[in-house]
Amino acid sequence: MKTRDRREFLKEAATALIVAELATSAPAAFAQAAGGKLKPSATDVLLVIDVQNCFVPGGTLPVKEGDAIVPLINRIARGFAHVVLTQDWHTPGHASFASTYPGKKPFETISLGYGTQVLWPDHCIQGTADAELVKELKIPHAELIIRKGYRKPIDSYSAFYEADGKTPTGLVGYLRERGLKQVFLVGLATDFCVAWSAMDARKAGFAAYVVEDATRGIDADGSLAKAWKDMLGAGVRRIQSTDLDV
Ligand code: VGL
Ligand code: ZN
Repeated sequence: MKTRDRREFLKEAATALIVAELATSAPAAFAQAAGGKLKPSATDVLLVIDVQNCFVPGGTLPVKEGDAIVPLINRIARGFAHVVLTQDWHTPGHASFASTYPGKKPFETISLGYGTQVLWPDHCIQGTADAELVKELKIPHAELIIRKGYRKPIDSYSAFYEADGKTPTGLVGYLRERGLKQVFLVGLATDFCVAWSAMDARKAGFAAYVVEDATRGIDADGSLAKAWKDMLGAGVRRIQSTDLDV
Protein backbone atom coordinates (compact mmCIF):
# COMPACT_ATOMS: atom_id res chain seq x y z
CA MET A 1 0.00 0.00 0.00
CA LYS A 2 1.30 3.44 -0.91
CA THR A 3 1.72 5.97 1.93
CA ARG A 4 -1.18 8.07 0.71
CA ASP A 5 -3.54 5.08 0.36
CA ARG A 6 -2.46 3.89 3.79
CA ARG A 7 -3.18 7.27 5.34
CA GLU A 8 -6.63 7.37 3.68
CA PHE A 9 -7.31 3.84 4.89
CA LEU A 10 -6.41 4.71 8.49
CA LYS A 11 -8.51 7.85 8.37
CA GLU A 12 -11.54 5.93 7.10
CA ALA A 13 -11.08 3.19 9.69
CA ALA A 14 -10.91 5.79 12.47
CA THR A 15 -14.06 7.50 11.18
CA ALA A 16 -15.88 4.17 11.05
CA LEU A 17 -14.90 3.49 14.66
CA ILE A 18 -16.15 6.90 15.83
CA VAL A 19 -19.42 6.46 13.95
CA ALA A 20 -19.93 3.02 15.49
CA GLU A 21 -19.19 4.43 18.95
CA LEU A 22 -21.65 7.31 18.49
CA ALA A 23 -24.32 4.96 17.19
CA THR A 24 -24.21 2.86 20.35
CA SER A 25 -24.09 5.75 22.81
CA ALA A 26 -26.29 8.19 20.85
CA PRO A 27 -28.33 10.24 21.22
CA ALA A 28 -27.05 11.24 24.62
CA ALA A 29 -23.50 11.57 23.31
CA PHE A 30 -24.51 14.02 20.60
CA ALA A 31 -26.68 16.21 22.80
CA GLN A 32 -24.43 16.08 25.81
CA ALA A 33 -21.39 16.99 23.76
CA ALA A 34 -23.12 20.32 23.09
CA GLY A 35 -23.76 21.63 26.59
CA GLY A 36 -23.35 18.86 29.13
CA LYS A 37 -27.12 18.45 29.26
CA LEU A 38 -29.59 16.55 27.10
CA LYS A 39 -31.41 18.92 24.80
CA PRO A 40 -34.63 17.39 23.44
CA SER A 41 -34.47 17.06 19.66
CA ALA A 42 -37.09 16.74 16.92
CA THR A 43 -36.97 12.93 17.21
CA ASP A 44 -37.44 12.86 21.00
CA VAL A 45 -40.88 12.39 22.57
CA LEU A 46 -41.96 13.00 26.15
CA LEU A 47 -44.35 10.32 27.39
CA VAL A 48 -46.40 11.59 30.34
CA ILE A 49 -47.79 8.55 32.12
CA ASP A 50 -51.15 8.57 33.94
CA VAL A 51 -51.13 12.01 35.58
CA GLN A 52 -54.77 11.52 36.56
CA ASN A 53 -56.91 12.31 39.58
CA CYS A 54 -57.00 8.60 40.52
CA PHE A 55 -53.24 8.57 41.16
CA VAL A 56 -52.85 11.77 43.20
CA PRO A 57 -53.87 12.36 46.83
CA GLY A 58 -57.68 12.39 46.99
CA GLY A 59 -57.97 9.82 44.18
CA THR A 60 -58.88 6.14 44.34
CA LEU A 61 -55.30 4.78 44.05
CA PRO A 62 -53.26 7.70 45.39
CA VAL A 63 -49.49 7.71 44.91
CA LYS A 64 -47.64 9.53 47.68
CA GLU A 65 -46.65 13.02 46.45
CA GLY A 66 -48.15 12.19 43.06
CA ASP A 67 -49.34 15.79 42.76
CA ALA A 68 -45.90 17.22 43.62
CA ILE A 69 -44.42 16.36 40.20
CA VAL A 70 -47.03 18.20 38.11
CA PRO A 71 -45.30 21.63 37.95
CA LEU A 72 -42.01 19.93 37.04
CA ILE A 73 -43.70 17.88 34.30
CA ASN A 74 -45.30 21.05 32.89
CA ARG A 75 -41.87 22.69 32.73
CA ILE A 76 -40.16 19.67 31.14
CA ALA A 77 -42.98 19.34 28.59
CA ARG A 78 -42.39 22.90 27.36
CA GLY A 79 -38.91 21.76 26.27
CA PHE A 80 -40.24 18.96 24.07
CA ALA A 81 -41.69 19.50 20.59
CA HIS A 82 -43.48 16.14 20.89
CA VAL A 83 -45.52 15.04 23.90
CA VAL A 84 -47.82 12.03 24.27
CA LEU A 85 -50.04 11.53 27.33
CA THR A 86 -51.49 8.28 28.67
CA GLN A 87 -54.66 7.67 30.63
CA ASP A 88 -55.46 4.54 32.65
CA TRP A 89 -59.04 3.86 31.54
CA HIS A 90 -60.78 0.88 33.11
CA THR A 91 -64.26 -0.59 32.79
CA PRO A 92 -66.36 -1.10 35.92
CA GLY A 93 -65.71 -4.62 37.27
CA HIS A 94 -62.24 -4.67 35.64
CA ALA A 95 -60.02 -7.78 35.96
CA SER A 96 -57.43 -5.74 37.90
CA PHE A 97 -59.89 -4.72 40.64
CA ALA A 98 -59.87 -6.63 43.95
CA SER A 99 -63.63 -5.98 44.20
CA THR A 100 -64.14 -8.22 41.16
CA TYR A 101 -63.12 -11.30 43.20
CA PRO A 102 -65.07 -12.19 46.36
CA GLY A 103 -62.77 -12.29 49.39
CA LYS A 104 -59.82 -10.59 47.66
CA LYS A 105 -58.27 -7.40 48.97
CA PRO A 106 -56.30 -4.66 47.20
CA PHE A 107 -52.56 -5.38 46.82
CA GLU A 108 -53.08 -9.15 46.91
CA THR A 109 -52.25 -10.99 43.69
CA ILE A 110 -54.06 -13.55 41.57
CA SER A 111 -53.11 -15.64 38.59
CA LEU A 112 -54.84 -14.75 35.33
CA GLY A 113 -54.46 -16.20 31.84
CA TYR A 114 -51.65 -13.76 31.01
CA GLY A 115 -49.76 -14.06 34.31
CA THR A 116 -49.76 -12.70 37.85
CA GLN A 117 -52.04 -9.72 38.39
CA VAL A 118 -51.74 -7.36 41.35
CA LEU A 119 -55.24 -6.46 42.54
CA TRP A 120 -56.02 -2.78 42.98
CA PRO A 121 -58.77 -0.71 44.49
CA ASP A 122 -61.37 0.27 41.85
CA HIS A 123 -59.64 3.15 40.03
CA CYS A 124 -59.66 5.28 36.88
CA ILE A 125 -63.09 4.16 35.68
CA GLN A 126 -63.94 5.37 32.17
CA GLY A 127 -65.79 8.67 32.10
CA THR A 128 -65.49 9.45 35.82
CA ALA A 129 -63.91 12.59 37.32
CA ASP A 130 -61.39 10.26 39.01
CA ALA A 131 -60.07 9.19 35.58
CA GLU A 132 -59.60 12.72 34.26
CA LEU A 133 -56.16 14.18 33.79
CA VAL A 134 -55.07 16.31 36.76
CA LYS A 135 -56.35 19.80 35.98
CA GLU A 136 -53.01 21.45 36.93
CA LEU A 137 -51.34 19.46 34.12
CA LYS A 138 -50.86 22.09 31.42
CA ILE A 139 -49.51 20.63 28.18
CA PRO A 140 -51.65 22.14 25.43
CA HIS A 141 -49.25 21.01 22.69
CA ALA A 142 -49.58 17.29 23.60
CA GLU A 143 -50.24 15.45 20.32
CA LEU A 144 -51.92 12.27 21.45
CA ILE A 145 -53.62 10.68 24.45
CA ILE A 146 -53.28 6.92 24.61
CA ARG A 147 -55.92 5.21 26.74
CA LYS A 148 -55.06 1.80 28.13
CA GLY A 149 -56.55 -0.91 30.30
CA TYR A 150 -59.95 -0.34 28.67
CA ARG A 151 -60.67 -4.03 28.06
CA LYS A 152 -62.41 -5.66 31.00
CA PRO A 153 -60.49 -8.99 31.05
CA ILE A 154 -56.97 -7.59 30.66
CA ASP A 155 -54.87 -4.94 32.40
CA SER A 156 -52.37 -2.66 30.67
CA TYR A 157 -49.73 -0.90 32.77
CA SER A 158 -47.70 -0.23 29.65
CA ALA A 159 -48.44 2.46 27.08
CA PHE A 160 -47.19 0.08 24.36
CA TYR A 161 -48.53 -3.44 25.00
CA GLU A 162 -51.30 -4.80 27.22
CA ALA A 163 -50.49 -7.12 30.11
CA ASP A 164 -50.28 -10.19 27.84
CA GLY A 165 -47.10 -8.56 26.50
CA LYS A 166 -48.30 -8.72 22.89
CA THR A 167 -51.58 -6.84 22.30
CA PRO A 168 -50.45 -3.48 20.93
CA THR A 169 -51.96 -0.13 21.94
CA GLY A 170 -50.79 1.35 18.63
CA LEU A 171 -48.13 3.60 20.17
CA VAL A 172 -45.20 1.77 18.55
CA GLY A 173 -46.72 2.36 15.12
CA TYR A 174 -47.50 5.99 15.93
CA LEU A 175 -43.96 6.77 17.07
CA ARG A 176 -42.37 4.91 14.13
CA GLU A 177 -44.59 6.61 11.56
CA ARG A 178 -43.81 9.99 13.08
CA GLY A 179 -40.05 9.29 13.11
CA LEU A 180 -39.84 9.61 16.91
CA LYS A 181 -36.98 7.52 18.25
CA GLN A 182 -36.10 8.41 21.84
CA VAL A 183 -38.72 8.18 24.56
CA PHE A 184 -38.41 10.22 27.79
CA LEU A 185 -40.81 9.13 30.54
CA VAL A 186 -42.33 11.01 33.47
CA GLY A 187 -45.47 10.50 35.57
CA LEU A 188 -47.12 7.84 37.71
CA ALA A 189 -46.37 5.35 39.01
CA THR A 190 -42.61 4.77 38.67
CA ASP A 191 -42.80 1.09 39.58
CA PHE A 192 -45.85 0.14 37.50
CA CYS A 193 -46.99 2.10 34.48
CA VAL A 194 -43.78 4.11 34.04
CA ALA A 195 -41.53 1.06 34.43
CA TRP A 196 -43.58 -1.21 32.16
CA SER A 197 -43.79 1.52 29.51
CA ALA A 198 -40.05 2.21 29.66
CA MET A 199 -39.20 -1.49 29.32
CA ASP A 200 -41.64 -1.94 26.45
CA ALA A 201 -40.13 1.11 24.72
CA ARG A 202 -36.79 -0.75 24.82
CA LYS A 203 -38.46 -3.97 23.63
CA ALA A 204 -39.82 -2.06 20.61
CA GLY A 205 -36.36 -0.65 19.81
CA PHE A 206 -36.59 2.88 21.20
CA ALA A 207 -34.06 4.51 23.52
CA ALA A 208 -35.75 5.09 26.90
CA TYR A 209 -34.93 7.62 29.61
CA VAL A 210 -36.87 7.82 32.88
CA VAL A 211 -36.67 11.26 34.52
CA GLU A 212 -36.67 9.97 38.09
CA ASP A 213 -37.54 13.18 39.99
CA ALA A 214 -40.55 13.69 37.67
CA THR A 215 -42.03 10.34 38.77
CA ARG A 216 -43.35 8.92 42.05
CA GLY A 217 -43.79 5.25 42.97
CA ILE A 218 -46.39 3.11 44.73
CA ASP A 219 -43.65 0.93 46.29
CA ALA A 220 -45.82 -2.01 47.32
CA ASP A 221 -43.65 -4.75 48.81
CA GLY A 222 -40.29 -3.61 47.38
CA SER A 223 -41.74 -2.97 43.93
CA LEU A 224 -39.83 0.30 43.41
CA ALA A 225 -36.34 -1.18 43.89
CA LYS A 226 -37.28 -4.16 41.72
CA ALA A 227 -38.62 -1.90 38.98
CA TRP A 228 -35.35 0.08 38.83
CA LYS A 229 -33.32 -3.12 38.71
CA ASP A 230 -35.48 -4.46 35.86
CA MET A 231 -35.43 -1.15 33.97
CA LEU A 232 -31.64 -0.74 34.19
CA GLY A 233 -31.25 -4.38 33.10
CA ALA A 234 -33.38 -3.62 30.04
CA GLY A 235 -31.17 -0.67 29.05
CA VAL A 236 -33.44 2.08 30.35
CA ARG A 237 -31.47 5.15 31.43
CA ARG A 238 -32.16 6.75 34.79
CA ILE A 239 -31.79 10.52 34.62
CA GLN A 240 -32.84 13.56 36.67
CA SER A 241 -34.62 16.67 35.42
CA THR A 242 -31.37 18.62 35.95
CA ASP A 243 -29.79 16.42 33.23
CA LEU A 244 -32.21 17.97 30.74
CA ASP A 245 -31.71 21.28 28.97
CA VAL A 246 -35.36 22.35 29.12
C1 VGL B 1 -51.06 2.00 37.61
C2 VGL B 1 -51.64 0.36 39.10
C3 VGL B 1 -52.82 0.14 38.42
C4 VGL B 1 -50.07 3.06 37.20
C5 VGL B 1 -52.23 1.79 36.91
O1 VGL B 1 -50.46 4.03 36.53
O2 VGL B 1 -48.89 2.91 37.57
N1 VGL B 1 -50.77 1.28 38.69
N2 VGL B 1 -53.11 0.85 37.33
ZN1 ZN C 1 -54.99 0.66 36.42
